[in-house]
Amino acid sequence: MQQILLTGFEPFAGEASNPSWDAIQQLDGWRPDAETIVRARKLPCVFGHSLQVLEAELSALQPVLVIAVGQAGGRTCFSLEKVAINYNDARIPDNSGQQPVATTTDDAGPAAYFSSLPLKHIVQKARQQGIPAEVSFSAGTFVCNHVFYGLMHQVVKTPKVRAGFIHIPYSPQQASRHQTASMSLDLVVAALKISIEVSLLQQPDLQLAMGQLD
Ligand code: PCA
Repeated sequence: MQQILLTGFEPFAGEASNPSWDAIQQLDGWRPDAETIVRARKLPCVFGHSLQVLEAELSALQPVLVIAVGQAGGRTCFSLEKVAINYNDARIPDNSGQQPVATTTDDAGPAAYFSSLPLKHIVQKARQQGIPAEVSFSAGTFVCNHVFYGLMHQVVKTPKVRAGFIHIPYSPQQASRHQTASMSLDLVVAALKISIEVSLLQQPDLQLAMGQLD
């Protein structure tokens, strides 16, 4: 049985919940096909420790596909991240009180990595099923980008393993306090299923224009 690793985060920034964890929990044990099972794991919203937990799960599960998920309140869409940067600059403290400013995740690593998920194909499929989705070109400089960079730095050694990061909007409950965009848990779960199914096809990404002007 081959395994897929999904990660989500604990709540941060004073929120009571993190829909990235609520959503992936619903997919723990899901079998997208007869040979494959999904495992959902929670990461601490802490620089450094989040990567230690992730690396332990990667070596325990030896997954064929890894999708890390986090919340980006204010996003209007299910956001497929393209780029992980080797740069930490925390506007708020993480859950352990650390607030790195202008540091690297790996001193010897390259400036950036690209996701190896078929981002445009996933966006197209999600839109066809009525789910707002986009390619995003910045995962920020907080713990999500840090985990995305650390993940890509690990899997670069195993090119057959596809990996990437997805940011999701506020839940409707959160958005009612922030008066901004939201996405229901059901839609997030449906979009994650699409992301897994399309990634398992092992095809090159679609050649569609999905860039940004600025
Ligand atoms: N979002 C934060 C970290 C944890 C999460 O869910 C981020 O975007 O960096």
